[in-house]
Amino acid sequence: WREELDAGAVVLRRFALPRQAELFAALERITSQAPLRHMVTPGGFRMSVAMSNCGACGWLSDRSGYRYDALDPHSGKPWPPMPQAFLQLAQDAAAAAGFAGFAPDACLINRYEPGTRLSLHQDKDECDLSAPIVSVSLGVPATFLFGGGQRADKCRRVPLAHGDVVVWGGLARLRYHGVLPIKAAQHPATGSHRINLTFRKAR
Ligand code: MD5
Ligand code: FE
Repeated sequence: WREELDAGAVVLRRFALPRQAELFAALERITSQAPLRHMVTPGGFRMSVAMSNCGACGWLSDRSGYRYDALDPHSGKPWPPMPQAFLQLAQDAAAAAGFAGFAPDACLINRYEPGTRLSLHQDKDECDLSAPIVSVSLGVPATFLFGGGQRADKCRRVPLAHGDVVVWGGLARLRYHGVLPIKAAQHPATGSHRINLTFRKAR
């Protein structure tokens, strides 16, 4: 169940499954306060992934750029706090992958519908790049693209299913990555959607 993709990248198959009821209950509370929405890229394109956040700060994109902010621009209020069930899962997964003491202050919630993709990018808006990112996949499966240090490097295809958790740290932290278009499918927990939670130390 514990698979090392590369130095620093560890897949924990089905790690979140036993906690799914608490996760979905918490997710419901968060998105009722801070609804999932399609942000706009700095270039003016609507992102096909719908996003929200919880925690002390949240990731944002708009015409002025990408950044973390303590306030949800939709409500003008702080993002909902990170639920204990989220924090515990992220810390347990990080510890299982060798990153004891992970203290995420941001959780980005990504919702994919059929056809939605995430193009190749690096995650580098966080201050402390020595902290890992923990990502939790829920609902319909996806094919994850795990690239290299440069955009043109060959990508490995990693299937991610409901309950899979990946810890991206060390040398993997700055690799290019993306998600292929989500295939039409149904999952009892999410319907036609894939949900991904990413836990980050942003500040
Ligand atoms: C997802 N989300 O499946 C992914 C999971 C994002 C995003 O990419 O930015 O919202 S996080 C995957 C990740 C993070 C940091 C490093 C690496 C992958 N990596 O080295 O491949 O919705
Ligand atoms: Fe990313």
